[in-house]
Amino acid sequence: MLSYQNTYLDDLVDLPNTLDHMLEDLLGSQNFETLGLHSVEGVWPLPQSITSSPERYPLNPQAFYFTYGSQSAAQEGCSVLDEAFKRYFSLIFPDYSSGYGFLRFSVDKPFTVQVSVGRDDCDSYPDEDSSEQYTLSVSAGQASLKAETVWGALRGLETFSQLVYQEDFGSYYVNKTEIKDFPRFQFRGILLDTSRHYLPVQAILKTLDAMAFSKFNVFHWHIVDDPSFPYQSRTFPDLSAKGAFHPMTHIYTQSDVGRVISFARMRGIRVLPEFDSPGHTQSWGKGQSDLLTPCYSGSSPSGTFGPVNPILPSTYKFMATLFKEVSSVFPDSYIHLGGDEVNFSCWKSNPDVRAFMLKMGFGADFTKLEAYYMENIVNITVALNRTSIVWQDVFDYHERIPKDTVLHIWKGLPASYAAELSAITKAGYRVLLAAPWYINHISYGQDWRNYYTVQPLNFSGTEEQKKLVIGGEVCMWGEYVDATNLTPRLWPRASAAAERLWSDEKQTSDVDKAFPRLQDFRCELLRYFSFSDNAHGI
Ligand code: CP6
Repeated sequence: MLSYQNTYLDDLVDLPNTLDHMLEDLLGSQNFETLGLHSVEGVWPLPQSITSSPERYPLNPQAFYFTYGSQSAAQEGCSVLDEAFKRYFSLIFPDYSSGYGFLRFSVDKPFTVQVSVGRDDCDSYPDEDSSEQYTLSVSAGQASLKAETVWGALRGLETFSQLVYQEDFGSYYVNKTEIKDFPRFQFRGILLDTSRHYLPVQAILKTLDAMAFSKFNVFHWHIVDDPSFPYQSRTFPDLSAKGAFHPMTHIYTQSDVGRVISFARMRGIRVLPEFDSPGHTQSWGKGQSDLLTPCYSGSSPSGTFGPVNPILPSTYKFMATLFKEVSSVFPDSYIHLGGDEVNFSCWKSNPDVRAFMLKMGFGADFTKLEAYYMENIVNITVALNRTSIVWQDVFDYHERIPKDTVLHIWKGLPASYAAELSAITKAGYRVLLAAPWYINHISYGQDWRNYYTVQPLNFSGTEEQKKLVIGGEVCMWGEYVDATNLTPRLWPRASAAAERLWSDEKQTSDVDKAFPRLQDFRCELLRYFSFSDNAHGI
C-alpha cells in the first residue's frame, strides 16, 4: 500500500519519486497505471489526505450506479445530487456517453457509489458558511462518499471522477483509495468581466462547469462597468436599453441571470454580483439622467460626465432601489460594491460639488467625499441584510466602514499586498486576495508557476489576523478578453490558484511535483472542452 500522505508528499522521504524515475526507465510512463501510481496523478486540487493502493477495480458503465445511502438526509428527488449523478456519469465515461454506448465492456461486476449527506440542503444555495468537507472510501465493488452538505458531496463526486482512468483498450479503472478532504480557504473565486466585452451566457456556463473541476466555489460577476451595462434591470430597463453594447443581443435578461445562478447552484458555486460605483460607471449615465457628475471646463459644463454624483439625494434613492432589486435577484449573502479607482478631477471641476464639500466640512479632501459616498452605499447593503465587499481603495481612504465588510486586495507586488493584508487584518476586517492572480495578464511560458507559489498567509500578523483571510480570487478583466480567448487564458492557469486555495500548503510546496499532476488534469479539461464543443454543435 502506498500512502501519498506519508510518502509521495513527504519532503524528507522521497521514495515514490525515486520509484517514479526507476519505473519510467524500466517501463515507460504509460505503465504507471498498472502499478496504481495513476490514481493521485489526475487529482487536482490535491486532497488534504489521500491514501491509495495498487489494488484496482474495473468499472463497467453498464453496471455502474450512484445511489443515496440509506442513512442519508437527502434522497432521490434531491435536484442537486440527482443532476450531479447524471453529469458525473457522462464525465466518468465520456466515450460511452458520446454515442459509443453499444460498446461491450468485459466486466459485469457492478460498482456502486453510495452518497450520504448529513443535512437535506438540496433546495438551498451554497453560501459563505457552507461546509465542503467530505470523506471518500473506494473499495471492491463500491465507493462510499460522506459529507455534511450536498455541496461537500459535490466536491467528493468531483474527486471520485478524477480517480477514474481509462486504459489502452478502453477499460475503466479506479484504485482502492481513502480520502479525507476539506478546503483550506472558504472563498475560492473567479471574476469574469462582462462589460468590457459581452460574454454569451453559454461561455459563462462553460466557465462554471470548468470551475467545478478545480473546486472553485464563487463566481464574481463584474457585470457592468464603463463600456457597457448588460444587466437588464426590472426597475430601470433604460440602463441596458441605452447602456448595453446592443439593447437586445448584448444583455443579460432576468431569465439569463436566473439560469446562471441555478447552473452555478447545481455545482455548489455562489454567484456574487458586482455593481461597481462611484467610478467605472460611464455606461450607467446613458440610461439614467442626473446620476453622473457633470464635469466643468472653467465656469460651464463641458458636456462630459465623471463618477456618480455624490451630492444629490436622488443618487442614493436610485442606488437603494437598484440594490433592493439586486438583492432580490441574487440570493448570495454578499454584494460587491466596487469603490475602486475613483478619478477626482471631474468632482474637482464641478462648483456644486466643491460647495457641498465646504458645507460638509470636507475642505478640499476628495477622499472624504468618496468616503461619504461609500458609507451611504454600504449602509444600503447593510439595510438589505447583506455583507458588502469593496476593493481595497475603500480601506485605504477611510476607516468608518462596518466591521463585517470584506476588503478585496487587487493592487501590488508581493511586498505591497503583504503589507496591505497586514494592515487590513490588523484593523479587524476580513480580506480577500486577488492581487497575485490577475490572470488576464499573459506572458511566455509556464506562468502558472507564479500563481502556484503564492503564499496568502505570508504576512506579519497574529494567528487571529490570519484567520481573517477568507480566501482568494482569480481575476479575468475583460479589456482584451472575449468568448474566443477566455477558455485558453483561464485553463489550466486558474487551476494553479485553485490548488493554492484548497490544498494544504506544506503538501503542495513543490511546483515541480505538481507539474505532472497538472498536466494530467489538463488532459481531463481538454477532454471536457472538446466534448462540450461537440455537444453544443460549435
Ligand atoms: N476594472 C475595474 C479594472 C480594474 C479594476 N477595476 C483593473 C485595474 C488595474 C489592473 C487590472 C484591473 N480593469 N472596474 C481594479 C479593481 Cl492591472
